Amino acid sequence: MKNILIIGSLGQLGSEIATRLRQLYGDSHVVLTDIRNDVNTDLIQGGPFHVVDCRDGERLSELVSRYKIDTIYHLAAILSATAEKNPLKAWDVNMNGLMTALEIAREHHCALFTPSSIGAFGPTTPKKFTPQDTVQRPTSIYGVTKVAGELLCDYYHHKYDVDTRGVRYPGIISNMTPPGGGTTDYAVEIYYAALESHHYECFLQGDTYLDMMYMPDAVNAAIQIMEADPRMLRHRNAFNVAAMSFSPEEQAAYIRTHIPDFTISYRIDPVKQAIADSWPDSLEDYAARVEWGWKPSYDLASMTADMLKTIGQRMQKQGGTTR
Ligand code: NAD
Ligand code: AKB
Repeated sequence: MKNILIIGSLGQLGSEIATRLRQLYGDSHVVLTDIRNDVNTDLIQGGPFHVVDCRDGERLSELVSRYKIDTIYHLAAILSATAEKNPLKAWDVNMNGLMTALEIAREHHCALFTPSSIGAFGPTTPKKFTPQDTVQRPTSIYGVTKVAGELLCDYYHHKYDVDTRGVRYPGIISNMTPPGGGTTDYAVEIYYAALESHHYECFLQGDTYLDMMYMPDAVNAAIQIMEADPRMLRHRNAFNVAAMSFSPEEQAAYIRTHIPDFTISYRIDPVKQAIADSWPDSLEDYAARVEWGWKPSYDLASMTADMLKTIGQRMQKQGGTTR
């Protein structure tokens, strides 16, 4: 049985990866940490939980020894839009947090999962069907930390034989925990607004294409790559994983098949638009499919149906509010 530590466990991805890992391995085998403890009470009370800053190597190392941890999911980070407001903090949390996790993985012989992002690409990257191995010159500080993180994880594998693995996630869409300050957050907000007011004011232009993925597929990717046969992994870190690519206009059209009077308008946020314009329209994910069997289950139609159904049911239970 694995003993797993999750760093940054209460965020959009962490809360759902933690829930699935606890179902798979048992509550007491999945130790959660985050810098906050004011959300997701069920997770905090459902098994071991500790408030720890991801840069605090001493505390994390002590937890790894105490719980005999063999696998770490490092998910603490500052996302793209928030990072642009405070680049120094983003560098500090994203890079020193990752370096701390890598050093602990090296010292304690743990496997380490860390996600990169479509943010690791930039304006000179091929925009359509972006290849696995290609130009990476991002223009956001978030992207700079993601490329550096990919390289660091490869370095720790080559130099110290640390079992580092990771994927480049697209924008993740989910309904358990709100997204944490990214450029792709609009694609989640739109479903809540559609149910609450039948209208959404979008901060990106209607024709901006970005890669997206529904949370169940994102959770599967994280767990599947950590279970993969290491002999099959040629890339190890930062596998492109794709599921769907769409624009706000197209997403609105799919929502209209469920809520016919839904409307969308646009008030562009120039910082987020510039970030989105620098990212690919769609990724090619052949390496992940061949090396560890990646295959998504959801497309825009099935995700939209599930998001509206799940949030709608919650809204009915809560007497008209969705959150
Ligand atoms: P999030 O912002 O929702 O969650 C991050 C968590 O980290 C939060 O619970 C936060 O409290 C915690 N955290 C922040 N600073 C910390 C610190 N100093 N110490 C400890 N914990 C701290 O982010 P997420 O969407 O869950 O992203 C998880 C990872 O996946 C990140 O590396 C992110 O870059 C990557 N990713 C996310 C997406 C997406 O669309 N959500 C897409 C691509 C990549
Ligand atoms: C963000 O928009 O910052 C994230 C991501 C794609 O990395 N959702």
